[in-house]
Amino acid sequence: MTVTRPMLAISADFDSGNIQVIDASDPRLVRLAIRPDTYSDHFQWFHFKVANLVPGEPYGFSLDNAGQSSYHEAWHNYDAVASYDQKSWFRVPSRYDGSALRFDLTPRHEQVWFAYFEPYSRERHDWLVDQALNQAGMQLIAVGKSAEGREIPLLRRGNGDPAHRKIWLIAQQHPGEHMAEWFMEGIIERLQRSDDKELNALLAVADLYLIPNMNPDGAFHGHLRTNARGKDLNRAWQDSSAEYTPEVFFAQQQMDKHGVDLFIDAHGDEAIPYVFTAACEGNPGYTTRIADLELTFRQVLQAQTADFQTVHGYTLDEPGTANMTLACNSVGQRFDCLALTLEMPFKDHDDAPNAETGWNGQRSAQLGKDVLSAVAKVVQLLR
Ligand code: GEM
Ligand code: ZN
Repeated sequence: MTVTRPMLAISADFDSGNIQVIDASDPRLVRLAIRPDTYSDHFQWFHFKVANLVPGEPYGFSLDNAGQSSYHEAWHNYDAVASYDQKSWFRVPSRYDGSALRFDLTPRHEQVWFAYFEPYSRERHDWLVDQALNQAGMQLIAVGKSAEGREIPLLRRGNGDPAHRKIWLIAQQHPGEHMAEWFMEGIIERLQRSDDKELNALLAVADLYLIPNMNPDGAFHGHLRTNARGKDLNRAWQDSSAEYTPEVFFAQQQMDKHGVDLFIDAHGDEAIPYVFTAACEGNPGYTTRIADLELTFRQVLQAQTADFQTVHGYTLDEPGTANMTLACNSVGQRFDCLALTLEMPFKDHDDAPNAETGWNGQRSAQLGKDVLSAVAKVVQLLR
């Protein structure tokens, strides 16, 4: 008996939505394309809703332009994420033929969302900032504005005591790397604990400065890499401007005002299926003191969680060859401090894989809590 299926309704006109419909007439081969970032050739982030599904019937989806995306080799061994309620997300077996990314689903419900990674919405961001201010004892010490005028809150836990170490954590310079704000949620969640000895010992000697989302415009528009002016914020730390990269311009102003003793820039990596860090070995001002701090931090974090490792990661920069337009290198050099780029995978952390979810929001949040433990263990060594 043939089942007549209603025409699929595919949409992405919502927060962090990104898809273009090529041809949705064949339910077994729904042909789609990812839209590039505004004023940029970058693309890889996708997030869309499919309605009018017939539960129990098989459907096939194809991202036809996956082979032209920014990090197209990263589609190998990648599985898309899906959700029936936008709360619980699961992996959908996917396959990449060098041109298109394909995934099939026999849905349990009439509608489903698909995405590159578990999205962190603007609504949840607003809730997180409220949690920070009303539950986690944080203060709103400054508010920046994105290119399109969205607020960029700078939150601090601590009273700005000059004797305190200044620990900075920023996230989602690259808007498609949604795991970064999940990471921030874990930090803010842990700051709500009052009986946390390790945390209280840290807060007795250090203030935490958090920017939970550096790129609200790009996140809202479903970008992978750039802000609303087509700029990669993590290439703007030598020449930021109020006009083209106000997000970085704001963060740098605040860092100059308050100082920095430890800097962590949370990102996601499309290709490498591990959690790892990159640091400042290529900086002109690199010293054995900083090298020792990097090694100690990595050792301490590795002892803290199985969701971190130091074997896999980016190729080390040769001495003096660092790209100083990156946040990590620029801040590390400017403040002569421990500075790290923290990378979480779009795929899974293959040392401790989870077949159902891969890497996800909850694991990113837990990593945020574990990173606070690592910071607590090295804080006395920072200067
Ligand atoms: C990366 S950081 C790149 C660091 N590279 C080396 N070799 N240290 C970027 O901005 O490209 C961060 C990211 O996008 O995840
Ligand atoms: Zn990034």
